[in-house]
Amino acid sequence: MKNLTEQEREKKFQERIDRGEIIEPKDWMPERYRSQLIRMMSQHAHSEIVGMLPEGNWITRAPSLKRKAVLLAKVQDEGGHGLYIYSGTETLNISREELVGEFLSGKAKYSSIFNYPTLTWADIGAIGWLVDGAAIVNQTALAKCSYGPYARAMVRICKEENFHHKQGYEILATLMKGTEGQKAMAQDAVNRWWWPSLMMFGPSDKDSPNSAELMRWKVKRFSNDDLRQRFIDRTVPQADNIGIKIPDPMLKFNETTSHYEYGPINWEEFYNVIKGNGICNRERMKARRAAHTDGRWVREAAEAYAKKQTAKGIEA
Ligand code: BYC
Repeated sequence: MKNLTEQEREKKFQERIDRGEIIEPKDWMPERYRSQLIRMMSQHAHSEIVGMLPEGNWITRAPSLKRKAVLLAKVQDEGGHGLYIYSGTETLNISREELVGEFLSGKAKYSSIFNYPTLTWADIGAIGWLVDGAAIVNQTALAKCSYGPYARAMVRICKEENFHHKQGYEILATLMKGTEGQKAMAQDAVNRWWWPSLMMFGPSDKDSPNSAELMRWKVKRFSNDDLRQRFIDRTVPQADNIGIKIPDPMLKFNETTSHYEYGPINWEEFYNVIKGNGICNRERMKARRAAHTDGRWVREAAEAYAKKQTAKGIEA
């Protein structure tokens, strides 16, 4: 690659992608490929970390010891996913401090979905079933993306997300076998989480500025609309199984295409949320900034300990 022009390198890079080769951190890559991956992977990592907040809200109020233990484990898993993806992003030659700094300053985005409040216990079921369900559809595709560290992180994360998805569905299935009040609570949670879950996949293909480039580089293997459709097709029968109604009067199965047709998504709401004006945006950022400030002593102590260990190693 030494004597090649930038254009020739990019051509060779694209040929590698087209042959289905996996790009590893030390391989040559276009600057734009690197920056697009940093944008997308860091947004993903921040989402996992912010995603701990709405569910964390219910740990002290879970209805039984078993539910509390399961929720605690799930929230801990999300934190682990965040750290795992941050490590993957660091292979692109950016430090953890920079990544977290961009998030806390508001420069980097996180998923729109976590700006909605968790009002009842049923919301924990709806998040597991719908939000983790949507994440699995998106991340199963990312497990086949062209960047090795991201793809490998997704394999492990998807295994855990499958467990999260099942626990959420089981919470709703249990409520749907309960009293009229419990059934109404489950339905209300799904009414509030359904549309924001569809927005997780990003804008429609025609309005997605990053998709064409990311698909050419096989970072994205399917378009936003294709993944959204896949999620709807697999989720509607699950709702039917437990007697939950999907809050979309236009939803209907098309026998010819074998897909569900669905009503219009409120994109105005989506753009409003990603601009920072959702119900919980300010609360979420305030909580993360406070956690960063309050956690300073832990970072400092860990650094001091690491330095001491290194010094000991050198002495020995
Ligand atoms: N929210 O050109 P587009 C989890 C932005 S956490 C906010 O289509 P792209 C879990 C987009 O960034 C899992 N912003 O973008 C955790 C772009 O703006 P910029 C989270 C969004 O990148 C805890 C603009 O809109 N999953 O599962 O081609 C508990 C135009 O969009 C959103 C991931 O992060 C959104 N929903 O595609 C429970 C998956 N959608 O950056 C569960 C990884 C779009 O140009 N990310 N935007 O200013 C992806 O797959 C892709 O980045 C997206 C967007 C499909 C989200």
